[in-house]
Amino acid sequence: MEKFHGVDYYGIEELLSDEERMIRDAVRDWVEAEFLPVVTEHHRAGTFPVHLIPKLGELGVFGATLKGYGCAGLNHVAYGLIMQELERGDSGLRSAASVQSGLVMHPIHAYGSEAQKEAWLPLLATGAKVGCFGLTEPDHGSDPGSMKTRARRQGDAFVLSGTKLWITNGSIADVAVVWAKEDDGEIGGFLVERGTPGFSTLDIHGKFSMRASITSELSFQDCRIPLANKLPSVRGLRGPLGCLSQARYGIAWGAVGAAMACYDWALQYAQQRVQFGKPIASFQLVQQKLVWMLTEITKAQLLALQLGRLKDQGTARAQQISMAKMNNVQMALDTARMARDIMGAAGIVDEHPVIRHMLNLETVNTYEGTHDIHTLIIGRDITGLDGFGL
Ligand code: TGC
Ligand code: FAD
Repeated sequence: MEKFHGVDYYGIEELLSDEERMIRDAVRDWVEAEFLPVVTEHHRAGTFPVHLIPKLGELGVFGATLKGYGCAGLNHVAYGLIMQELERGDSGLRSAASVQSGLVMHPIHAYGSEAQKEAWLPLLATGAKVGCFGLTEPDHGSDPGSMKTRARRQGDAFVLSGTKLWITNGSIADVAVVWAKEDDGEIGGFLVERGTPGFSTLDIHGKFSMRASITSELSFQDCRIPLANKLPSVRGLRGPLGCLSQARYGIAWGAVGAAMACYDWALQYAQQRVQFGKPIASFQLVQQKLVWMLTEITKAQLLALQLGRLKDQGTARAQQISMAKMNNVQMALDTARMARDIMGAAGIVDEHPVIRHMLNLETVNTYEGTHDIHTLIIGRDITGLDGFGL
């Protein structure tokens, strides 16, 4: 009987086009050659390899589904495969690409003026400029609609005041997409450029998760934003939530990549590690764990792929994206914990990537809507009843 190798148990490879496979392989090769050799030192230091940002731009990962403005115009499945391969490296690497693409370039492309698009999109696509997305506040995470940040109209400017917390790439961003309530209480989006008087950032230290990623606080103290920096084509919570749909979609694929890395590693380890005179992979309980991981990864791959095809048809619903984000991240976290367990003591050191993925996935479970918030989004969809306690 032919032995199975790899993490494609159902021949999903055959469901991809040549172009999709080629893009995936190019990103996979790049991550292996350029990112994996440096990730451990960055994880230890709590830094992000910023020198790789322009290289990600050269690879075409930023805003990859957007058309025009120097963007690649790929389909959503190809974009998902890119996210899978980046997160196979590290969730922080995928985060950098998710934020730049889904949370910064998408809102500028979808809600921005022509001048804003021309000014920012080509530079963000190459990685010459970096963006961040400010929605969460110290007192408002799962419930962003209650945000306190205000944008008051004063003459030829908006005056921004408030604080955003837990912002990926906040301190290295050239532009922040910031969501704030205007005078009438409606939410608007604003492009805040680095160096604007009254705008400052502070990095968050002491993280045990997403160490190879920058997470910051953004502070706005009577910060004057020109009228031309307001995103003109959206108002209300659906503005930021529309961006989250893009990023959550990428996470659904990215989580599969992290799980594949953990499964791969644990399988090889179990085949080599000998206890009681036999490879631990020969023990039924270890096999049960490996089989569970591969089965769940396979289901998650199919969920992500079909969601991608729905997105490419233009029929994917936000609630379907919630299901894939919720399921695939939980699956990846469980897989990482199981892989760590299979590796015994060796599983806790960063010589192996498993503990890094496991710790990162605690964040991925929380950001872009916690697992429970997505459960409630789907619960509301299928029952018509609001479980948020509103
Ligand atoms: P609700 O009544 O549900 O919605 C308000 C309006 O928004 C529309 N909408 C959406 N539009 C597009 N995409 C979506 N996913 C949408 N979800 C809702 C909705 O139709 C409505 O539109 P309209 O025109 O009728 O007004 O609002 P709610 O207040 O009841 O519900 C909110 C809830 C809990 C679902 C939502 O606030 C939520 O998703 N909370 C979680 C917050 C969150 O995910 N934060 C993420 C912050 S960014 C981040 O984590 C980046 S991590 C970056 C990295 O990768 O490093
Ligand atoms: P809370 O909302 O306080 O939730 C705490 C707990 O209560 C959770 O378990 C939650 O599920 C539960 N809960 C809340 N409400 C309910 C309810 N109605 N019913 C049942 N349970 C409920 N945000 C940005 O805007 N931009 C970024 O770039 C960004 N990057 C991030 C990077 C990192 C490393 C991290 C950790 C976070 C990032 N975030 C970012 C913030 C992230 O989106 C929030 O942490 C997340 O939305 C949850 O908010 P919270 O942490 O305030 O938790």
